[in-house]
Amino acid sequence: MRRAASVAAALLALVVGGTTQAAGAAGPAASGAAGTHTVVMENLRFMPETIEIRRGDTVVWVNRDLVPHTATAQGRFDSGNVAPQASWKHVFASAGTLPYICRYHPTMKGQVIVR
Ligand SMILES: [Cu+2]
Repeated sequence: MRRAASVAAALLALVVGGTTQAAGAAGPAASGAAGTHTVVMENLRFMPETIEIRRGDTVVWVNRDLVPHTATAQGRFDSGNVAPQASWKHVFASAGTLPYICRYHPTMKGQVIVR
């Protein structure tokens, strides 16, 4: 009897834990959870060139070209070398407009607008 009670308690804990987790997953989404955005490096361009995100969001740069690129905003963020087929991600903690370039191809320009 005592054992059955503790098994029941454990099951209840699992159910409660699961419910809490589900609510936790849905909650932030409803209130604007941090998101992830992708910028593709392709044909010597950033696509999209301008990306608007929210504080706490992540941007992932994915290189689909056959040459390396960088995403470089002097003093703010710098991917360093992103090899072909590789990617790099950065979390933007503070608001601002951040223009950036590729160090290897200065005509490659983009900007991240963090709200
Ligand atoms: Cu480049």
